Amino acid sequence: MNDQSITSIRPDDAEAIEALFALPFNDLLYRAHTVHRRHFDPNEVETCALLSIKTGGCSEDCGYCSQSARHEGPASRGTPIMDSDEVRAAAKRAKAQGARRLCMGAAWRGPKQAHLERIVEFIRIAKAEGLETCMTLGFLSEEQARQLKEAGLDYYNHNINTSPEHHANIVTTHTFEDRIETIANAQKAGLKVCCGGILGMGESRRDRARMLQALAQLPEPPRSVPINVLVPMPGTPLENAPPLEPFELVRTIAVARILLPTSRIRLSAGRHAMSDELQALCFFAGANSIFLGEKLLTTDNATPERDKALFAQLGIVPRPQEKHAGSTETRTSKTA
Ligand code: SAM
Ligand code: DTB
Ligand code: SF4
Repeated sequence: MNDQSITSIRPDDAEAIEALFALPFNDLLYRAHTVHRRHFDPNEVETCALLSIKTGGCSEDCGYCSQSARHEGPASRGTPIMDSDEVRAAAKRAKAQGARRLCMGAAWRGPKQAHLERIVEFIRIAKAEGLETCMTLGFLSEEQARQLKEAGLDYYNHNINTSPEHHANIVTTHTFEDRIETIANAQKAGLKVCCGGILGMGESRRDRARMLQALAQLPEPPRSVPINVLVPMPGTPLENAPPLEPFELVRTIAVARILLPTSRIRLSAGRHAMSDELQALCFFAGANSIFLGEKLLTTDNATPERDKALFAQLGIVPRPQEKHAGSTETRTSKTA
């Protein structure tokens, strides 16, 4: 195999993507790790904190989500949007724990105009603590995306979650194409996009391949790609979904690394249930970002103490935090 065929693959070649998944495990990991080293420091992992600024009571029926008002999940009833003091306290905690970015999530189909003033204030608060900012608020119009960009937002998260073919089995209140439109609106506004999906929702390997293909075929590749493993939530349609086979997670990360060579791949939800050895394999396969902090949105995360111990054992260092509030990024990696 020559150097070029190890590292490159055409995103429109569905068969070649499925063939990657089917490679012997060691061959796949070798290829993914070769790509990884070419673009990133393999011993540096980015850390992002999560904050649920508005929890539960959502109009959508996403089958995995505890925050849908249409399921009997633990957060099906909504709470009001947080106030500025709560966001400031969370931002200070995230900074003290070593997070580089604060990702703020709301259980909305999309933000109303009245919400955006609050959101703009939250962006200002997080930036003043020297954090990069990310928002995940649901669907955005082009105009809303522009307003967020003007407010200084760095990243917008909007996941495709699964393959185009499997999407309707998971959600009926919106379509896969609706999600693509919001991602395009965010990219048009100049926001960096964070977009990924969830594994373990009864999808096939072909669906996993098609999801990664769809990510690689976005107008621009997402800067950040969260790979979540379903956290089965009581009261949701997917509460009894069969668990994902762990090597399949590693394979998916490896194929994501080969298809999206310059994107940060985040080992996201579900980490608290993973062994240290499984996480180490994911880092070798190309994952180079995690959520740091006791909580994700409504569920537990791996603890910061456990993450610190794991990083020390593996010789991994966190990607450095921003130096000054509102400064441009410190680029220590070969690509951001
Ligand atoms: N409402 C907005 C939306 O759907 O885009 C933003 C918040 S939503 C909770 C953010 C993402 O969390 C979802 O797109 C999904 O990928 C992830 N997520 C939600 N529940 C999850 C679960 N039980 N397990 C894994 N990931 C989950
Ligand atoms: C992402 O891809 N995963 C995060 C973040 N983006 C918003 C959310 C994970 C949620 C896990 C389930 C919960 O805590 O409710
Ligand atoms: Fe949950 Fe977001 Fe779907 Fe609402 S739109 S049910 S918050 S994943």
